[in-house]
Amino acid sequence: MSADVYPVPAAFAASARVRRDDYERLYAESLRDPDAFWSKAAQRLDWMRAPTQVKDVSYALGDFRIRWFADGELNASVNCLDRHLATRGDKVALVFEPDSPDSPGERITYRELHQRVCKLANALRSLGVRKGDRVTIYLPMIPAAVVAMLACARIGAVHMVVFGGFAPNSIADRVGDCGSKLIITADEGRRGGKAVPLKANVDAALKLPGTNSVETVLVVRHTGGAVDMQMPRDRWYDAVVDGQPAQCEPERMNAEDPLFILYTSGSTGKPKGVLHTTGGYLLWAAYTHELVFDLKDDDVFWCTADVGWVTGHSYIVYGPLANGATEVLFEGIPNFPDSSRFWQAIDKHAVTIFYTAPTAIRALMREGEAPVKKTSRKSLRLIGTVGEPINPEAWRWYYETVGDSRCPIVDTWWQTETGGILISPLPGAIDAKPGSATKPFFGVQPAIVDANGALLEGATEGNLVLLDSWPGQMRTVYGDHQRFIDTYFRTYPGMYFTGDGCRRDEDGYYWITGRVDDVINVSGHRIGTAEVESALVSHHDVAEAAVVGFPHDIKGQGIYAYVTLKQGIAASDELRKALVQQVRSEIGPTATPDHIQWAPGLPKTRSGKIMRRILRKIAENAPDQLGDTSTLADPSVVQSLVDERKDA
Ligand code: 6R9
Repeated sequence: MSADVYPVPAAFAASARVRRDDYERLYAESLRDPDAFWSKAAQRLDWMRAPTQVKDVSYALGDFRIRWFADGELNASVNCLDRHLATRGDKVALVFEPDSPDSPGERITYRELHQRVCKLANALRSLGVRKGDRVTIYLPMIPAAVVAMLACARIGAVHMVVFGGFAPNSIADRVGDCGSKLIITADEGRRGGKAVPLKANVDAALKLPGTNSVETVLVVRHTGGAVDMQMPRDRWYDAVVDGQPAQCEPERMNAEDPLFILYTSGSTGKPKGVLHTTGGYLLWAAYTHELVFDLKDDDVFWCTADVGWVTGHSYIVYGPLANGATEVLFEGIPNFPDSSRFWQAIDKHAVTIFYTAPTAIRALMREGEAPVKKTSRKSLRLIGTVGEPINPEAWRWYYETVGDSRCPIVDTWWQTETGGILISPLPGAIDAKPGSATKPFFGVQPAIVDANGALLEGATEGNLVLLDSWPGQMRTVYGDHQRFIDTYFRTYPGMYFTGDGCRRDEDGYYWITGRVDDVINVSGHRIGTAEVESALVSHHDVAEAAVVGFPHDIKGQGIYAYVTLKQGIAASDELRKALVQQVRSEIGPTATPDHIQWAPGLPKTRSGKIMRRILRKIAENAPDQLGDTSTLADPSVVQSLVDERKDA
């Protein structure tokens, strides 16, 4: 073994749900007989009709299908709420921690959450929402967001959550693509003391073409800020929900009926509507949540993600609630009112399991130890990360300074497409190595292939693929099944291609090295280079744009844009600002370019393809590593870009 190994702490291992020997045995069982393994695991859910079929999968292009538990019936909201009422009705489900630590929070029991969900579900039905209809949710991180998702699940409506940081254009694209009938939003959000104009963004989105499907906008009164209510389209949430009965008959859903759509960026074109179904997804979220986080009944779990991302879906809503856990729901940001906020909230709510992103850890690390050390954090027993590779330095700081060298770290690798965690330590069973997501979860078969798809053995590096299905796998790209197959199953026939590069060491540990496609991972958020380029080119002064990622100390990757202006347009700082604003208003603040470099020309092959490899090296400020430029149509372009970069 390499030297840098952090063994499972003995005290942790002693009471862990999965111990060292169990892992090897269960993993082997899960591959040997998937039907037996998963039919047993599926018993953790409450089925209205227990499945007799388990795995039904073929990745063969001519005979493609992914189905799990195909004759089972269940309802996700019943699994997250009703079945806990007899045993845990008075247990706190959600501990709401508002943006300002001085605002009153909330502690919502399973019984109370059940009532809120039923009332909204009834209200949605009264507004004509039926099984299979799409409902857009554009809300801050407040209890209503969780209630809205579960209310959709209860009546079989397919929720599509849009992250509150997205701009009107992004809302409109998504609403239009999935044909939402109804939108649930709030007057405003609040983040770091600032108001976010959610309702105004929805109004602007609904003025854009392609959004005619929307009949109703439900508005939660959250900050009390002024909004423009457009009758009869817009309805106050309270007004339609208040008189509703607190019981609501749940829809019987087939295991393969859609539960939600969530858009995510790919390497080409518009974001894809990743579709997850009910049975396999819910099982995956719940099972991985319990085992990866070693969940016990008295834990207080806190995942700091936003429900607008898949991490919020699986590890704020479906996993923890299906497991009957108590969890924190946080509206704010890590550095408001100051950079001790996470650690203070951990003490305030006696959080035992904490799950956050490497970018947050790096930003807080920069503030030094003091904001951490003035808190106790003695309740913590396990900490985790997700969203991007964590550099060993940040890992060690998290382990030593936040976890007091006492709490195991779970570095969890997964994707919107995978529904839940696929590669991660099980904290009582697998020794950690800083920067490695370690080993596959049960049923998961990672492999590494070269560019031609040949499987590489032993310690090696290449592209990460998955050889077989797992219950939580996405089932389709909404409205474009062919795109689903082409994106994930055509590059390496017979395998699911993750889009990530990966190394495997001599101990069989996996080390994700980052995206190998044209996706940039900014603070754990996926941004397609094509989307940023099209936002830039939509400005009337821009002729052409090429966008690449570059290493960024806090964000992991930053966005670097090369922009060619139209003939006769002069470069200026003002124009640079206008272009940044253009991207922010077309996509949202997460896609803000860090650098815009004026490019008289872009390096292209003779067939006109932009050579991003070269642009990446220039952005990294590594002009000595440009590699072969002989295939360029005009190699002199490169030198001028390199010279400009030096001046920037
Ligand atoms: C859950 C989530 C997925 C992409 C994925 C990879 C990167 C996520 C990671 C990680 C290294 C980890 N990623 N977790 N890279 N180590 N522990 O983040 O989903 O937003 O779809 O992003 O994020 O590149 O392919 P999503």
